[in-house]
Amino acid sequence: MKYIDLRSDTVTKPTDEMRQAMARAEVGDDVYGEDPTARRLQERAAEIFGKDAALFVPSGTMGNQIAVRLHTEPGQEVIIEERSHMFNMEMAGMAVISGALAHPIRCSQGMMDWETIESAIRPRSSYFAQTGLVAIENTQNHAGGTVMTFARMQEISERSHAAGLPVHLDGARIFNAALVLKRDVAEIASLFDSVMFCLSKGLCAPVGSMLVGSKEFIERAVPVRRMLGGGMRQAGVLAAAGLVAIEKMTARLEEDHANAQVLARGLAEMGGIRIDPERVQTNIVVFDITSTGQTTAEFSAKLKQRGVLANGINPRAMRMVTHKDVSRDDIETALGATSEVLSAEC
Ligand code: TLP
Repeated sequence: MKYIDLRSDTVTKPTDEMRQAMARAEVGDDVYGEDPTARRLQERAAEIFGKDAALFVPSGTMGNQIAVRLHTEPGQEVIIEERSHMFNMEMAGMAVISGALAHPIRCSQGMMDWETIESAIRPRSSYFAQTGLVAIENTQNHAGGTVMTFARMQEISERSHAAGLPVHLDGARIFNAALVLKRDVAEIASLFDSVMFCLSKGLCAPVGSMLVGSKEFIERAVPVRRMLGGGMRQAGVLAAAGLVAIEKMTARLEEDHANAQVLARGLAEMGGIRIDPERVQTNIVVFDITSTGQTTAEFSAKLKQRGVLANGINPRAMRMVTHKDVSRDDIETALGATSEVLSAEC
């Protein structure tokens, strides 16, 4: 059975152009800094993001965790939104790798705001763990792919810096945010001390993420990547796909946003589903199924029987993610399947 896979944009397959670029890639040993394709990807990423330097890492998780390690001292706190990926889905990496304590805050729609951040900053004292870092996520995955405005990012950045705190951006889907904000990613990156973004989500590369920052920051990031097991050898085979991702694949994200709108509007018309399509800004659609009386595990299983893959983010909320490998027709089919699940007896 061929499934319509809405579990994530991480399921996207590399394009033919990527596979050809991978086959032809010029390579060397990147632990020696000798892989020309990995170097080109890093240079291009730094250029596009308007930063001094960039580092190719195997995953977004590793990029985020390297940033925490470099920005904090053991025993410090990281102020972070309660629904963020770095807090929930990175295996407590900041505690294990950096000895850092997450200080989660709950903000409306997952969108951090200065007032709530400020109240979480620890006063100087020999009782409290001291605040070491503020970490933002944009787009905010589990809040439904929501986009933080440029003004809000700017305020958080300026005020955090004034308080002596560095700010990291988990920009796994930064190009989706940039599209909605009608801003260049370099303008967004200029607000942050470090940015992680993913090549392997909507941009369809098979593997990899980038960490961008100052020259000094990236020089310090290289040995931490190595420590975490992320020093890669002929990395150019993967970097070649990453280059196609940043040069060619950002232009089509609009299509994913349009498909997410069709999906959200269709779902909003179905009894038992709670979603406000106005709040769906990018390619992630999160909807509540509490009043169906079903758990998300049951809902997912029934969708799967009808050829649609989608997961819950908790027992009450489902997530569907649009991407290159789902067409408008697939969205219509997925809506039909969802409607069937809602009306089915079992
Ligand atoms: N997100 C994945 C899962 O891990 C949930 C997904 O399917 O959305 N930051 C954000 C905001 C992310 O959404 C993800 C991945 C990461 C970091 C980590 O990236 P990887 O999976 O490359 O380690």
